Formats: sequence, C-alpha cells, structure tokens
Amino acid sequence: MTRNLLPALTGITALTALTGCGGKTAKPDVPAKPMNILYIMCDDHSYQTISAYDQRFIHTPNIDRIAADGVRFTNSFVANSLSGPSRACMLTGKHSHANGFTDNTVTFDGSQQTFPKLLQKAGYETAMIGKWHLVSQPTGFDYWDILIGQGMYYNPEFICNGQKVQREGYATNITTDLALDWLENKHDKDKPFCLLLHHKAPHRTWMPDSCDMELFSDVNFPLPDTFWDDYEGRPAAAAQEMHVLQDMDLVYDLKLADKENEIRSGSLEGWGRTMYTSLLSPNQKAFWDKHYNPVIEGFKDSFMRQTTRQRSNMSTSQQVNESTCLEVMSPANGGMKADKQKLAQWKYNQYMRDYLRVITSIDRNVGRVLDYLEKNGLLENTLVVYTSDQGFYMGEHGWFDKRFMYEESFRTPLLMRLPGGKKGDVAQLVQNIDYAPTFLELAGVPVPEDIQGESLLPLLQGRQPKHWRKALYYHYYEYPAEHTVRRHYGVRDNRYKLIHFYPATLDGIKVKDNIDCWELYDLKNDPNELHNIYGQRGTERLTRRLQKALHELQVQYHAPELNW
Ligand code: SGN
Ligand code: CA
Repeated sequence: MTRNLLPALTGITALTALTGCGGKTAKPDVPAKPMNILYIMCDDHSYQTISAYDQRFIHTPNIDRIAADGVRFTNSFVANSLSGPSRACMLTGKHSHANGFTDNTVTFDGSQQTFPKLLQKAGYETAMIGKWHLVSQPTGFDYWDILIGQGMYYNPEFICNGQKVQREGYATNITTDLALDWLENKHDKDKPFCLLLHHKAPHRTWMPDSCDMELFSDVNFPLPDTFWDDYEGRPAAAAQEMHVLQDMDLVYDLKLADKENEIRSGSLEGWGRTMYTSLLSPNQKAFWDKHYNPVIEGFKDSFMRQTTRQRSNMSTSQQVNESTCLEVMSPANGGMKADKQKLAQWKYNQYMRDYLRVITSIDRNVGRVLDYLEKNGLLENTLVVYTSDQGFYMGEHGWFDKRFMYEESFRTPLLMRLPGGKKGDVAQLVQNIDYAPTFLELAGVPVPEDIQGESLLPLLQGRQPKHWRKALYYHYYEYPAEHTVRRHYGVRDNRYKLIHFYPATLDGIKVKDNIDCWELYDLKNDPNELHNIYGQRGTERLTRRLQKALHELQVQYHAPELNW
C-alpha cells in the first residue's frame, strides 16, 4: 500500500505553465520531465555559521542564494546527531532503530530500501559524490565516487565505482569538480538526475584551503555566554569530553605541530604531526608553514616563553594563578599551566578562525555549482537542497562536536529552493527522515508505507497542511565512545524538551560510568538549556504530557521503549 500523493507541479511543464514561456502552452499529453534533485550536504556545518540563519560570524552569500530564492526551515532537526546515522536516516526516511545504522561503528545494510533506489527505478539517473561514511559500498547509484571513511582534507583518496584513486588538492574543490564533471560529461541528459554532493568539510580537524588561510586572522571572537557553563543539574553534560578548553588538542585540532617538538598534547598529538608530515605535498607545506609558523610562535610567546623568561620579573599577582591553572592541565593541553581564561580565549579563536575558513571554501564551491546550474538552464528545473548531517557547537556550553539532543546539535540547517515554490521561512518541525519522502513525492514516485518521515513538498509549495507533527523523536546510541556522550532519547515539541540519558549495556553487561537521569527544559524561558526542571514541583503535569508524547512517538515508529 502506498500513500496518496498530491501531484507535484514539476519540471518543464511546471515552468511552462507558470511562465507561459514563448507563448507556448503545455500539452497535457506530453509527459513532463520530472524535476532534478541536487542534494548538497556538509559534515558538521552549524546553522550559526550560515548568514541566512545567523550573521554574527560569517557571510555566506552563495549558500544564502538558496535561501533567498527558496525556503529557510527555521525548525529543522536530525534524528540522531552523528554522521553515519544521519546519512542512513536520510537515505531510508526511517529512524536509526528501523534502518539499523544506530552509531558510527556499524555497517549500513545496503540491500534495504532507499530513496535513490526508488528514484532509479522511476527513471532517474542517480549519483553519489563525496562523503558517504556508511562502510558498505553505495547501492542505488548509477555513479558513485566516495571519500574513504571520514575522508581527508588534502589529497584525499576516493573509491570511484569500486576503484581506489587518490586525487591531489583540497577535498571541497575536488568533490565539487567531480560533481560538475558528472553533470557535464557523465550524466545522461535525457534523464532527470538526483545528485548527492556530500562534502567532508567542515568536519574536524577544520583544515583550511591554502587560499583561505589568512581570512579571519584579525577577528577576535568573544567566548559565548554559556562557555563557562557549570552543568549544574545535568550530569551527562558534565561528563562529556568535547570541551574547547579541556579536550581540544593543541597539536591535532589547532595545528601546533612545531618543528622543535616543544608543544606537547594528548593522544592525538602524533596524528596531528602525521597530518602535516605525511599528507601535505611540499607546495602545500609551504602554504601551511607560512600561515601556521607565526601562529605557533604566537602561542609559544603567549603561553610558554612568558612563563619561563618573564616569570621571575612578575609580581605574585601577575603570575599564573595556580588554582585556575589546574583546570587546563589536561592531556589535550600537554599538561601545561596557563591562565584558563586566556588559554580558552586563544583556543576558541583558533578553532573559530579555521572553522570559518573551511566554511568560506564550502560557500565558494556552492556558488560554483549554482552558477553551473544557472548557466545551463537547470536552475529552473532542479530542487536544490543545502543541509548538514547535524548541527555543531561553536563553543556554546564550552563545546565543539555534536551528539547531544541539546539545540545546537539537534538542529541542522536546511534550505531548499524549489522552482516556482514558496520563498520565505517555514516554521514547522521537520526532521532529516523527511527528505526521502520529499524527493519521492517530487519525482511522482509513491512513498512506501514503511517510510517514517513526512514529505516536505506541501511546505515547499507554500501550503499549510492541517495535520503536521507536533513533536519530534530523537535517539543517540554511541556510548562508550569518543567524547563520552551518554546514550539518550527524548521528545521535543514547539516549547518543551524531555530527555532520558539511560545506562548502556555491552553484551548484556552494564558499562561503567553509566548515567541514568531525566532532563526537562522550557525552551521559551530557558533557550540555552541551562536549567533542568525535571522533578521540580509544578512540572508534574507537563512531564506526564511529554512522557505520553514520547510514548506515542515510540509506538508510532516502533521504537524501543527503555525504562518506560
Ligand atoms: C571522528 C572525530 C570525532 C567525531 C567523530 C564523529 N574524531 O571520530 O571528533 O565526533 O568523528 O563525527 S577525529 O579525531 O577522527 O577527528 S561524524 O560527524 O563523522 O559522526
Ligand atoms: Ca557530522
């Protein structure tokens, strides 16, 4: 059984009908060529760093073009804030427990139903270019050329239709080149296309392209208001290892691989040094050194030389305060002593600058693709989508990374430009399981009953569906793991959020350092989620209502009910 579909006004017929081009009238008996789909996705791109969403940090004129001519979703979320799981949700239109890819350690079952397979059957030519991250080889694509695993920023290795190939250059440029080459030279122009253009950037370790390295060098980014969050009443937030000050590695993340080996850091230091010595070509190293050598010197002047050379001349109050030092003596900081405010500010600036340089390259490459579509008359017959596999912390709560159901990582940017469609904001609660049914409906392909997402096409066409979802379900599974974010699931409606961090078991045995606790937030009065009001007097009815909503979603999605 399939769902009832409203026929989409698409393709050439749609364009002709809307504009009456050249005085010709669309003939109803001539089948319209279905709309093309260009689905651009980045890895870890925060909505805070897209100017269509937030103007504080960066101007992204090209990504903003998609928003200006289309729809900006202001309440867009993921189902499980991690790369592989998000990709599996998008391909299948199903939550993680239903598609089987619950965390980054498993292998995607490529024999299951996905939207590219269904589009392919309906006559689309499908291509997957860039980051895939699902371990098994892609299925459902006429052409695929994927980065291996996480992919490398410089001189990355790809697997092109089964063959390994290393390409010299910068990943974001290369991935875009491959997509443009496929559109121009490899794609059968008689068929509609569905192209997945999925970048590795701006994933850790935020390595900029040589031409962007000097950008933002003079900009100082103040620490976010919540940077010094003490996590009171939130034990899972307190137990994470993704803090800019404590966990961001000086050599690996912040590229302080000094030739003298004086800067020491944590277990990632070796990787940080290898990234430089083994991955970059001599020419790339020259660009790298020109930029990072002065940064390294600046760091040594501020945090290493000063304490040895000048300490004897300092009064006691000028010397580094021992009690604030202790907090920064983490492995990622090489056990060094420093003023915690000063070191945090320095690390945060380096992080932000590199991250934003990487975004600049993405934005430029998005522009290249939009220009190509425009020049080739494809912009009026292509749905263009821009999104990320999840959101990311730009220092809020002190963090980088994602995983939590808190707003910065639960949300994800989502812009869609449908020719002839709505322009402006859409505020309904949408989730990444909705993309598959959207693409299928747009293509006129019946949406299978077992798909759990809802088509966004009515919203893109400016319609107001009477019955839209009132709440979202979320479930994160990767613990024990890097960054030590505990497993949790929860529900969010337009105002409140209920989360349950629950004990993990491995082979039936409870793992140590488990956390079992509930959190409840009023997002209207506490948008930064600093006050867990679960269990407080007066919240009993609200809690029961959210637990009921959660239960209903678990039943609707056939999701595991834990500790219910
Ligand atoms: C890598 C990163 C982590 C990151 C995961 C998942 N470490 O393991 O910081 O959380 O990927 O990211 S790194 O040392 O390899 O950079 S995901 O977006 O791919 O799921
Ligand atoms: Ca990611």
